[in-house]
Amino acid sequence: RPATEGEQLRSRIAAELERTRARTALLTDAVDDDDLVRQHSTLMSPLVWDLAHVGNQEELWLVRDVGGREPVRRDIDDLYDAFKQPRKDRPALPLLPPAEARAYVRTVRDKVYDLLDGIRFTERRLVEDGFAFGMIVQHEQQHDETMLATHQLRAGGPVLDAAPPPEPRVRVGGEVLVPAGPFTMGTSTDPWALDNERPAHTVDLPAYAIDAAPVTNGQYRAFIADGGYDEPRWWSEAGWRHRVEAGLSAPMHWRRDGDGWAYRRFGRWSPVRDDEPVVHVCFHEAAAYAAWAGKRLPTEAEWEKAARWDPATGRSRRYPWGDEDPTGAHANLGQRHLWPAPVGAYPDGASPLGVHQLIGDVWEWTSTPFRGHPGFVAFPYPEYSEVFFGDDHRVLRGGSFGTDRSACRGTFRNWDYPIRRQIFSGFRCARDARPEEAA
Ligand code: AVJ
Ligand code: FE
Repeated sequence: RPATEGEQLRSRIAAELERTRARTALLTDAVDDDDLVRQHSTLMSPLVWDLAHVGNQEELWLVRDVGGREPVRRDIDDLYDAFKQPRKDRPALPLLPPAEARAYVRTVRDKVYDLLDGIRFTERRLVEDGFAFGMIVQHEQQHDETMLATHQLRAGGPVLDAAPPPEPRVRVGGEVLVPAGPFTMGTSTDPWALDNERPAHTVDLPAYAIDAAPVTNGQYRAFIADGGYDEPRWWSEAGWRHRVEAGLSAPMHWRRDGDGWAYRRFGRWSPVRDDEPVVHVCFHEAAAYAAWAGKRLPTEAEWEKAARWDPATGRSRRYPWGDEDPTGAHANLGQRHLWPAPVGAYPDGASPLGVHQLIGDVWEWTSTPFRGHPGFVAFPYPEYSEVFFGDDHRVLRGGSFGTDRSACRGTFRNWDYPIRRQIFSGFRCARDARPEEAA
């Protein structure tokens, strides 16, 4: 008897859960217990908090809600509630020590496999609840990226390794003109799309130009060298205030090195390479660069149209290259490499209009505050995204070298405060089309 659709989904879910836990193990086994419980930056949790939080979320959402089973550890719910415990206070909590945290996540996972086994022949249920498993995979992968950012902030020698990203295969530069017209933004059909990506809706945009590639270190260095950090006119009022208060003068993790610059990546210093996308800049730095360059940041809708709209069919694709899941040939995702790839390294990942490296490498700041799409319905709970809607957060798109493919799509939306730059954030620029271009 061939495997039914439900059985195929079940084994796909099991494989994703396993692949994800292997990444979590890599990130938490790379350091010793002292390092796991230490706070490497007040912006971040101790790694051992992320580990047990991942297990606690899995217990709440799958073991208790979907499975209707007895709690494993109801007594620790508050400790691992991200809303009750601000990051800066987490190291002082009576957290599970590393060995107990590892045992806890294993116990929860065993129950989840048991649960998954038990719904083998109830396909409708598995399809309906499949989203809950997908959400747990994406949640753990998002924390893995956060843990990777913690590793980047950690003092001391290198403990993570990966092959360097591929070299450029084509020359990419300049801008791409996107013609005026409607496109479909968001999705109502992608099975693992989170609530904030839904529903699909039509957005009509005027013509605009968008950079064919993310802004590179070389371009960003020119902004620094031109005194960009000392010119209030390039900065918004809030941006300039932050620039002064925080003493910003270059991307995070950079330092002067003779005539040039070096950056620190996961415990190793190396010279800044001009053809790589700039990373570790905040929204205010990105917006200031764009103003200096005579441009602006793209809106979220402009980013998504450039990434998904297929001029031949008028359809929106799941990814710039089509509907197929990303492979290593399409994009720099999933911690396969530990920094952004040089511009031109992923010709197979370009959009039909010729926009490159939209997916992977660096999260790209947009000018859009984080809000629900028209018709938004919070699911499964308002705490995933709805409570963050408003003017405080800006949307970032496209995923970074540290984002797993399960948590990255043409519709996937990330958000953060405009001053944050410990995340793997970069940007590209856009501008309104000139009248002769629009015609
Ligand atoms: C979508 C990355 C902003 O880390 O705050 C993790 C993801 N939500 N646990 C975050 C998330 C709950 C979220 N971001
Ligand atoms: Fe979380």
